[in-house]
Amino acid sequence: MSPDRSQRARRARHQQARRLHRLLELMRKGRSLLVMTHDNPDPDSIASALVLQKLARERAGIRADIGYGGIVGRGENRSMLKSLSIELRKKSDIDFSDYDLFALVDTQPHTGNNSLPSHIRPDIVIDHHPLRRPTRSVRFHDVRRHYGATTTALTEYLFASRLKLDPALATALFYGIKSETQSLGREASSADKAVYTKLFLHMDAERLWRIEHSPLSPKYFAMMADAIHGTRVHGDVAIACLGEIAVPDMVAEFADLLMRLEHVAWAFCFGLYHGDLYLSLRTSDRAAEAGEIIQEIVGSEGKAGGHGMIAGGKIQRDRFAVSGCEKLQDLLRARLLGILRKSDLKGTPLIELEPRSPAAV
Ligand SMILES: [Mn+2]
Repeated sequence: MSPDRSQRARRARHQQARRLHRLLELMRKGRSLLVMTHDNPDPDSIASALVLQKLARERAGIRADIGYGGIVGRGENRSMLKSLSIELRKKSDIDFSDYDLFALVDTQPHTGNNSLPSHIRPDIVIDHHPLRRPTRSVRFHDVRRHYGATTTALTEYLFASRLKLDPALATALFYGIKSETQSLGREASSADKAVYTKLFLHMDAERLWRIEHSPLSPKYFAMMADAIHGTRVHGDVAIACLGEIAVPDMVAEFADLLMRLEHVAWAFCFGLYHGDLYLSLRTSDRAAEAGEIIQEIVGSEGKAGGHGMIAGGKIQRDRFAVSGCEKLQDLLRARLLGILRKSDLKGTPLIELEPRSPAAV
Protein backbone atom coordinates (compact mmCIF):
# COMPACT_ATOMS: atom_id res chain seq x y z
CA MET A 1 0.00 0.00 0.00
CA SER A 2 1.37 3.46 -0.88
CA PRO A 3 2.01 5.83 2.08
CA ASP A 4 -0.83 7.96 0.78
CA ARG A 5 -3.32 5.13 0.76
CA SER A 6 -2.28 3.74 4.10
CA GLN A 7 -2.64 7.20 5.62
CA ARG A 8 -6.12 7.49 4.16
CA ALA A 9 -7.01 4.03 5.44
CA ARG A 10 -5.78 4.95 8.91
CA ARG A 11 -7.83 8.13 8.89
CA ALA A 12 -10.94 6.19 7.79
CA ARG A 13 -10.42 3.68 10.61
CA HIS A 14 -10.09 6.52 13.08
CA GLN A 15 -13.25 8.15 11.87
CA GLN A 16 -15.10 4.83 12.07
CA ALA A 17 -13.89 4.26 15.64
CA ARG A 18 -15.18 7.71 16.62
CA ARG A 19 -18.56 7.02 14.99
CA LEU A 20 -18.82 3.71 16.85
CA HIS A 21 -17.94 5.43 20.12
CA ARG A 22 -20.71 8.01 19.62
CA LEU A 23 -23.21 5.32 18.64
CA LEU A 24 -22.46 3.22 21.72
CA GLU A 25 -22.65 6.26 23.97
CA LEU A 26 -26.13 6.94 22.69
CA MET A 27 -27.18 3.31 23.06
CA ARG A 28 -25.92 3.11 26.65
CA LYS A 29 -28.28 5.93 27.60
CA GLY A 30 -31.23 3.70 26.73
CA ARG A 31 -32.61 0.42 28.02
CA SER A 32 -34.08 -1.20 24.93
CA LEU A 33 -33.61 -0.62 21.24
CA LEU A 34 -35.94 -1.42 18.39
CA VAL A 35 -34.24 -1.58 14.99
CA MET A 36 -36.69 -1.24 12.10
CA THR A 37 -35.78 -2.43 8.62
CA HIS A 38 -37.62 -1.12 5.57
CA ASP A 39 -40.94 -2.78 4.72
CA ASN A 40 -40.76 -6.15 2.97
CA PRO A 41 -37.12 -6.30 4.09
CA ASP A 42 -34.38 -7.47 1.76
CA PRO A 43 -31.06 -9.06 2.80
CA ASP A 44 -29.30 -5.66 2.92
CA SER A 45 -31.80 -4.30 5.39
CA ILE A 46 -31.92 -7.48 7.50
CA ALA A 47 -28.14 -7.86 7.68
CA SER A 48 -27.74 -4.19 8.64
CA ALA A 49 -30.26 -4.58 11.47
CA LEU A 50 -28.40 -7.63 12.79
CA VAL A 51 -25.25 -5.59 13.36
CA LEU A 52 -27.04 -2.84 15.28
CA GLN A 53 -28.76 -5.49 17.39
CA LYS A 54 -25.44 -7.17 18.17
CA LEU A 55 -23.71 -3.90 19.06
CA ALA A 56 -26.61 -2.91 21.33
CA ARG A 57 -26.63 -6.25 23.14
CA GLU A 58 -22.94 -7.00 23.36
CA ARG A 59 -21.29 -3.60 23.48
CA ALA A 60 -23.93 -1.35 25.03
CA GLY A 61 -25.49 -4.06 27.21
CA ILE A 62 -29.10 -3.21 26.35
CA ARG A 63 -32.03 -5.20 25.02
CA ALA A 64 -32.48 -5.06 21.25
CA ASP A 65 -35.03 -6.40 18.79
CA ILE A 66 -35.51 -6.12 15.05
CA GLY A 67 -38.89 -5.21 13.59
CA TYR A 68 -40.35 -4.91 10.13
CA GLY A 69 -43.54 -4.04 8.26
CA GLY A 70 -44.96 -5.89 5.27
CA ILE A 71 -43.78 -9.44 4.70
CA VAL A 72 -40.60 -11.37 4.13
CA GLY A 73 -41.82 -12.74 0.85
CA ARG A 74 -38.98 -13.81 -1.36
CA GLY A 75 -37.97 -17.46 -0.95
CA GLU A 76 -34.29 -16.58 -0.59
CA ASN A 77 -35.03 -14.08 2.17
CA ARG A 78 -37.20 -16.51 4.10
CA SER A 79 -34.52 -19.11 3.75
CA MET A 80 -31.91 -16.59 4.99
CA LEU A 81 -33.93 -16.07 8.21
CA LYS A 82 -34.40 -19.76 8.75
CA SER A 83 -30.97 -21.10 8.00
CA LEU A 84 -29.17 -18.33 9.91
CA SER A 85 -31.66 -18.37 12.85
CA ILE A 86 -32.53 -14.70 12.50
CA GLU A 87 -35.49 -13.50 14.57
CA LEU A 88 -37.55 -10.60 13.29
CA ARG A 89 -40.75 -9.18 14.80
CA LYS A 90 -43.73 -8.34 12.67
CA LYS A 91 -45.07 -4.84 13.16
CA SER A 92 -48.37 -6.19 14.43
CA ASP A 93 -46.55 -8.04 17.23
CA ILE A 94 -44.58 -5.01 18.38
CA ASP A 95 -45.53 -2.87 21.35
CA PHE A 96 -43.63 0.30 20.51
CA SER A 97 -43.94 1.53 24.11
CA ASP A 98 -41.62 -1.33 25.13
CA TYR A 99 -38.66 0.56 23.70
CA ASP A 100 -36.92 3.81 24.50
CA LEU A 101 -34.55 3.85 21.52
CA PHE A 102 -35.44 3.47 17.83
CA ALA A 103 -33.27 2.93 14.80
CA LEU A 104 -33.93 2.78 11.06
CA VAL A 105 -31.57 0.91 8.75
CA ASP A 106 -31.52 1.01 4.93
CA THR A 107 -34.38 3.52 5.09
CA GLN A 108 -35.06 6.99 6.50
CA PRO A 109 -37.94 8.83 8.18
CA HIS A 110 -40.88 9.81 5.95
CA THR A 111 -39.83 7.69 3.00
CA GLY A 112 -43.08 5.73 3.12
CA ASN A 113 -41.21 2.41 3.03
CA ASN A 114 -40.83 1.71 6.74
CA SER A 115 -43.33 1.06 9.51
CA LEU A 116 -41.92 3.14 12.34
CA PRO A 117 -45.04 5.02 13.54
CA SER A 118 -44.88 8.62 12.36
CA HIS A 119 -45.09 10.03 15.91
CA ILE A 120 -41.83 8.27 16.82
CA ARG A 121 -38.68 10.09 15.85
CA PRO A 122 -35.80 7.64 15.39
CA ASP A 123 -32.62 8.10 17.44
CA ILE A 124 -30.42 6.34 14.90
CA VAL A 125 -30.56 6.26 11.09
CA ILE A 126 -27.97 4.39 9.02
CA ASP A 127 -28.60 4.23 5.28
CA HIS A 128 -27.15 4.58 1.78
CA HIS A 129 -30.06 6.28 -0.03
CA PRO A 130 -30.02 10.02 -0.75
CA LEU A 131 -30.18 12.02 2.50
CA ARG A 132 -33.68 13.25 3.35
CA ARG A 133 -34.27 16.51 5.19
CA PRO A 134 -35.93 14.96 8.29
CA THR A 135 -32.89 12.71 8.75
CA ARG A 136 -30.68 15.72 9.49
CA SER A 137 -32.37 16.26 12.83
CA VAL A 138 -31.91 12.62 13.90
CA ARG A 139 -29.49 12.41 16.85
CA PHE A 140 -27.27 9.83 15.20
CA HIS A 141 -27.40 9.64 11.43
CA ASP A 142 -24.90 8.14 9.06
CA VAL A 143 -25.99 8.20 5.41
CA ARG A 144 -23.37 7.04 2.93
CA ARG A 145 -24.83 7.58 -0.47
CA HIS A 146 -21.79 6.30 -2.34
CA TYR A 147 -22.00 2.89 -0.65
CA GLY A 148 -23.54 0.07 -2.66
CA ALA A 149 -25.02 -1.53 0.46
CA THR A 150 -26.01 -0.30 3.90
CA THR A 151 -24.61 -3.59 5.22
CA THR A 152 -21.12 -2.41 4.26
CA ALA A 153 -21.39 0.63 6.54
CA LEU A 154 -22.72 -1.49 9.42
CA THR A 155 -19.99 -4.11 8.95
CA GLU A 156 -17.43 -1.32 9.35
CA TYR A 157 -18.99 -0.57 12.75
CA LEU A 158 -18.78 -4.25 13.61
CA PHE A 159 -15.11 -4.48 12.62
CA ALA A 160 -14.35 -1.36 14.65
CA SER A 161 -16.07 -2.92 17.69
CA ARG A 162 -13.75 -5.95 17.53
CA LEU A 163 -16.67 -8.24 18.33
CA LYS A 164 -16.24 -11.80 17.18
CA LEU A 165 -17.74 -12.56 13.80
CA ASP A 166 -19.45 -15.97 13.72
CA PRO A 167 -20.04 -17.76 10.39
CA ALA A 168 -23.83 -17.22 10.48
CA LEU A 169 -23.51 -13.46 10.89
CA ALA A 170 -20.68 -13.29 8.33
CA THR A 171 -22.90 -15.18 5.88
CA ALA A 172 -25.82 -12.79 6.48
CA LEU A 173 -23.59 -9.75 5.96
CA PHE A 174 -21.91 -11.23 2.90
CA TYR A 175 -25.30 -12.04 1.39
CA GLY A 176 -26.59 -8.56 2.24
CA ILE A 177 -23.84 -6.97 0.15
CA LYS A 178 -23.87 -9.67 -2.52
CA SER A 179 -27.58 -9.45 -3.30
CA GLU A 180 -27.73 -5.65 -3.09
CA THR A 181 -24.78 -5.06 -5.43
CA GLN A 182 -25.24 -8.21 -7.54
CA SER A 183 -21.87 -9.55 -6.38
CA LEU A 184 -20.24 -6.08 -6.47
CA GLY A 185 -21.18 -5.58 -10.12
CA ARG A 186 -23.86 -2.96 -9.50
CA GLU A 187 -23.15 0.32 -7.72
CA ALA A 188 -20.39 -1.07 -5.50
CA SER A 189 -17.77 1.26 -4.01
CA SER A 190 -14.23 0.45 -2.89
CA ALA A 191 -15.60 0.23 0.67
CA ASP A 192 -18.06 -2.47 -0.42
CA LYS A 193 -15.24 -4.38 -2.07
CA ALA A 194 -12.97 -4.19 0.98
CA VAL A 195 -15.67 -5.37 3.40
CA TYR A 196 -16.94 -8.09 1.06
CA THR A 197 -13.44 -9.51 0.67
CA LYS A 198 -12.94 -9.64 4.44
CA LEU A 199 -16.33 -11.29 5.01
CA PHE A 200 -15.58 -13.89 2.37
CA LEU A 201 -13.02 -15.50 4.68
CA HIS A 202 -15.59 -15.95 7.46
CA MET A 203 -18.82 -16.85 5.71
CA ASP A 204 -20.28 -20.30 5.18
CA ALA A 205 -20.39 -20.86 1.41
CA GLU A 206 -22.52 -23.98 1.63
CA ARG A 207 -25.19 -22.27 3.70
CA LEU A 208 -25.14 -19.32 1.34
CA TRP A 209 -25.63 -21.65 -1.61
CA ARG A 210 -28.66 -23.20 0.11
CA ILE A 211 -30.14 -19.74 0.71
CA GLU A 212 -29.64 -18.68 -2.89
CA HIS A 213 -31.08 -21.95 -4.21
CA SER A 214 -34.03 -22.27 -1.87
CA PRO A 215 -37.07 -24.25 -3.13
CA LEU A 216 -39.63 -22.30 -5.17
CA SER A 217 -43.35 -23.10 -5.27
CA PRO A 218 -45.30 -23.92 -8.46
CA LYS A 219 -47.10 -20.63 -7.81
CA TYR A 220 -43.81 -18.82 -8.29
CA PHE A 221 -43.36 -20.33 -11.73
CA ALA A 222 -46.96 -19.51 -12.64
CA MET A 223 -46.32 -15.91 -11.56
CA MET A 224 -43.18 -15.84 -13.73
CA ALA A 225 -45.15 -17.14 -16.71
CA ASP A 226 -47.78 -14.42 -16.25
CA ALA A 227 -45.09 -11.79 -15.89
CA ILE A 228 -43.36 -12.88 -19.11
CA HIS A 229 -46.68 -12.79 -20.96
CA GLY A 230 -47.40 -9.35 -19.52
CA THR A 231 -44.13 -7.80 -20.74
CA ARG A 232 -43.89 -5.39 -23.67
CA VAL A 233 -40.66 -4.09 -25.10
CA HIS A 234 -40.30 -0.54 -26.41
CA GLY A 235 -36.85 -0.30 -28.01
CA ASP A 236 -34.47 -0.59 -25.06
CA VAL A 237 -37.24 -0.31 -22.45
CA ALA A 238 -39.03 -3.41 -21.11
CA ILE A 239 -42.25 -2.84 -19.17
CA ALA A 240 -44.21 -5.47 -17.29
CA CYS A 241 -47.53 -5.32 -15.53
CA LEU A 242 -47.59 -8.29 -13.15
CA GLY A 243 -51.21 -7.96 -12.03
CA GLU A 244 -51.87 -9.38 -8.56
CA ILE A 245 -48.61 -10.55 -6.98
CA ALA A 246 -48.12 -12.96 -4.07
CA VAL A 247 -45.14 -11.05 -2.66
CA PRO A 248 -44.24 -7.38 -3.15
CA ASP A 249 -40.55 -8.18 -3.88
CA MET A 250 -41.65 -9.86 -7.10
CA VAL A 251 -41.58 -6.55 -8.99
CA ALA A 252 -37.90 -6.02 -8.18
CA GLU A 253 -37.01 -9.62 -8.90
CA PHE A 254 -38.69 -9.59 -12.29
CA ALA A 255 -37.20 -6.21 -13.17
CA ASP A 256 -33.75 -7.68 -12.48
CA LEU A 257 -34.56 -10.57 -14.79
CA LEU A 258 -35.80 -8.26 -17.56
CA MET A 259 -32.49 -6.41 -17.41
CA ARG A 260 -30.98 -9.61 -18.76
CA LEU A 261 -33.00 -9.31 -21.98
CA GLU A 262 -30.65 -8.43 -24.81
CA HIS A 263 -30.51 -4.73 -25.76
CA VAL A 264 -32.57 -3.67 -22.76
CA ALA A 265 -31.28 -0.65 -20.83
CA TRP A 266 -34.40 -0.01 -18.73
CA ALA A 267 -36.78 -2.37 -16.97
CA PHE A 268 -39.96 -1.19 -15.29
CA CYS A 269 -42.32 -3.54 -13.41
CA PHE A 270 -45.37 -3.07 -11.29
CA GLY A 271 -47.95 -5.25 -9.59
CA LEU A 272 -50.74 -5.14 -7.05
CA TYR A 273 -50.36 -6.46 -3.55
CA HIS A 274 -53.11 -6.04 -0.93
CA GLY A 275 -54.57 -3.07 -2.76
CA ASP A 276 -51.27 -1.24 -3.20
CA LEU A 277 -49.35 -0.85 -6.41
CA TYR A 278 -45.65 -1.72 -6.09
CA LEU A 279 -43.22 -0.41 -8.70
CA SER A 280 -39.63 -1.20 -9.54
CA LEU A 281 -37.28 0.49 -11.98
CA ARG A 282 -33.85 -0.71 -13.11
CA THR A 283 -31.34 0.68 -15.56
CA SER A 284 -27.89 -0.23 -16.81
CA ASP A 285 -27.14 3.46 -17.38
CA ARG A 286 -24.71 4.41 -14.60
CA ALA A 287 -25.35 8.10 -15.15
CA ALA A 288 -29.12 7.76 -14.83
CA GLU A 289 -31.01 8.76 -11.73
CA ALA A 290 -33.55 5.95 -11.44
CA GLY A 291 -34.61 7.21 -8.00
CA GLU A 292 -35.60 10.60 -9.38
CA ILE A 293 -37.30 9.11 -12.44
CA ILE A 294 -39.48 6.82 -10.37
CA GLN A 295 -40.45 9.74 -8.14
CA GLU A 296 -41.55 11.57 -11.26
CA ILE A 297 -43.62 8.56 -12.42
CA VAL A 298 -45.28 8.17 -9.03
CA GLY A 299 -45.80 11.92 -8.63
CA SER A 300 -47.92 13.00 -5.70
CA GLU A 301 -49.93 9.78 -5.90
CA GLY A 302 -47.40 7.70 -3.97
CA LYS A 303 -43.93 7.41 -2.46
CA ALA A 304 -40.78 6.33 -4.25
CA GLY A 305 -37.03 6.50 -4.06
CA GLY A 306 -33.81 4.73 -4.84
CA HIS A 307 -30.35 5.09 -6.21
CA GLY A 308 -28.87 5.65 -9.66
CA MET A 309 -29.53 2.23 -11.16
CA ILE A 310 -32.23 0.77 -8.90
CA ALA A 311 -35.40 2.29 -7.52
CA GLY A 312 -38.78 1.35 -6.15
CA GLY A 313 -42.07 2.89 -5.17
CA LYS A 314 -45.55 2.33 -3.88
CA ILE A 315 -48.93 3.87 -4.68
CA GLN A 316 -52.25 3.22 -3.01
CA ARG A 317 -54.47 1.80 -5.68
CA ASP A 318 -57.42 4.02 -4.80
CA ARG A 319 -55.30 7.05 -5.70
CA PHE A 320 -55.86 6.07 -9.29
CA ALA A 321 -59.04 6.91 -11.11
CA VAL A 322 -58.42 4.06 -13.55
CA SER A 323 -59.12 0.44 -12.79
CA GLY A 324 -57.72 -2.75 -14.28
CA CYS A 325 -54.17 -3.60 -15.10
CA GLU A 326 -54.51 -2.62 -18.75
CA LYS A 327 -55.43 1.00 -18.07
CA LEU A 328 -52.99 1.31 -15.21
CA GLN A 329 -50.27 -0.09 -17.41
CA ASP A 330 -51.09 2.39 -20.19
CA LEU A 331 -50.87 5.27 -17.75
CA LEU A 332 -47.58 4.26 -16.11
CA ARG A 333 -46.01 3.17 -19.39
CA ALA A 334 -46.85 6.53 -20.95
CA ARG A 335 -45.28 8.32 -17.99
CA LEU A 336 -41.98 6.42 -18.14
CA LEU A 337 -41.68 6.55 -21.94
CA GLY A 338 -42.48 10.27 -21.81
CA ILE A 339 -39.74 10.94 -19.26
CA LEU A 340 -37.22 8.89 -21.26
CA ARG A 341 -38.41 10.58 -24.50
CA LYS A 342 -39.07 7.27 -26.25
CA SER A 343 -41.17 7.26 -29.39
CA ASP A 344 -42.29 3.60 -29.55
CA LEU A 345 -45.29 3.94 -27.25
CA LYS A 346 -47.01 0.76 -28.38
CA GLY A 347 -44.14 -1.68 -28.03
CA THR A 348 -44.01 -5.39 -28.86
CA PRO A 349 -44.97 -8.27 -26.56
CA LEU A 350 -41.81 -9.91 -25.25
CA ILE A 351 -42.87 -13.36 -26.42
CA GLU A 352 -43.29 -12.12 -30.01
CA LEU A 353 -39.92 -10.39 -30.10
CA GLU A 354 -37.40 -11.73 -32.61
CA PRO A 355 -33.92 -12.37 -31.21
CA ARG A 356 -31.60 -9.59 -32.28
CA SER A 357 -28.38 -11.49 -31.84
CA PRO A 358 -28.82 -14.75 -33.75
CA ALA A 359 -26.06 -16.49 -31.82
CA ALA A 360 -27.70 -15.84 -28.48
CA VAL A 361 -30.19 -18.30 -27.02
MN1 LIG B 1 -30.03 -1.17 0.57
